[in-house]
Parts: sequence; C-alpha cells; structure tokens
Amino acid sequence: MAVKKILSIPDPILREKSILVKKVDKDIKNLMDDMIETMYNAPGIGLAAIQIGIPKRVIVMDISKDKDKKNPMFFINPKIIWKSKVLSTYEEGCLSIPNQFAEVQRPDKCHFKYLDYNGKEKEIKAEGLLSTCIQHEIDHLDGILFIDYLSKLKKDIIIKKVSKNKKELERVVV
Ligand code: GNR
Ligand code: NI
Repeated sequence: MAVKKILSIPDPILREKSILVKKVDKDIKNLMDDMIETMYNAPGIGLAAIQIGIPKRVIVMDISKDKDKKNPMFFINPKIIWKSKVLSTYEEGCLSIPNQFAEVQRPDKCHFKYLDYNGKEKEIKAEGLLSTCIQHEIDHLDGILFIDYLSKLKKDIIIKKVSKNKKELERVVV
C-alpha cells in the first residue's frame, strides 16, 4: 500500500472521463488499497481513482463518524439507477479543490449498483451523506467537479485561489 499524490485543479486530468473496469483483478485491488490509504492520509471521506491520476471507474469511501471505527467502502463501476426529485443542500469540499467549500444542491436520495471489492454485484439505496458523497464521486468519474454547479463568478474565484495557493506551495517545495 502507498500514499499517492492527489491531483488538484486546474489539472486537466481531473476532466477526463474514467473507463469501466473489465475485471476486478489483483491490479484493481492494489489500486483500491492505495486509494483508501491515500484517502485516510489526506484525510477525506471519499476518493475517485482519477484524483490520483488513474482514469478507471473506482471509488473508495469511509463516512463513519467515529474515527476509531473504520468502515472502508469500495465501489467499482458505480451506476445511479434512480434519484429522487427532491433535492437537498450540503456544504461540499473536495480533496482536488483544497480548502474550498460551497453549498451544492443534489438529489436527496439515490439508488446505485456497483461491484464490491471482490467483484460481486451489489445495490444500495442511499440517503444523507452517503447519497451526497456517491454523487460527488461518480461526478469525478465523468470529469465533473462540485464547482461546476456554482455560478461562474464563484467558480472562477475558487479556481483562482487554488491555483495561487498551488503556485506558492510549488515555489517552497521545488
Ligand atoms: O473529503 C471529502 N468531503 C466531502 C464533503 C462533502 C461532500 C463531498 C465530500 S467528498 C471529499 C473527498 C473528495 O474530494 N472526494 O472526491
Ligand atoms: Ni472530490
């Protein structure tokens, strides 16, 4: 297992569309292990493979409140099969958009299917944070970021701030 570097905006790789996983083999399990370690290290509650530069439809998540009781979840080829017409608002953040938060409206509930860590087909009826988070993560697989739901003004301000912070950090590190 290894902690990987998380890409941040405006990296164009974050806009790529991720491809379906054909077989849940050793390589995919290794990727999921690296992703969960990277996510816990960040720390964050979810991570899509594209955030570490791998354009495959793989997501890891842990939304447990109690930090001592880990509950890692793995979703391969997730697909939303139903979403509620009722929307809810949640203040979202993203590891690829560091230190920026904004309210985003999404369908309150959703049902989705996926393959689990062992490649077995599963289905979940999600609400609350799980529903918000899986929609945020599936968006990543399609090259969509939460800032895309904001006004152009808010979006531009966030992109500017993150780019500036990134350049300042690079100056220190390099
Ligand atoms: O750590 C994260 N927190 C979060 C908070 C509200 C809505 C979505 C998220 S996901 C985010 C981690 C991340 O960037 N996943 O792609
Ligand atoms: Ni994100």
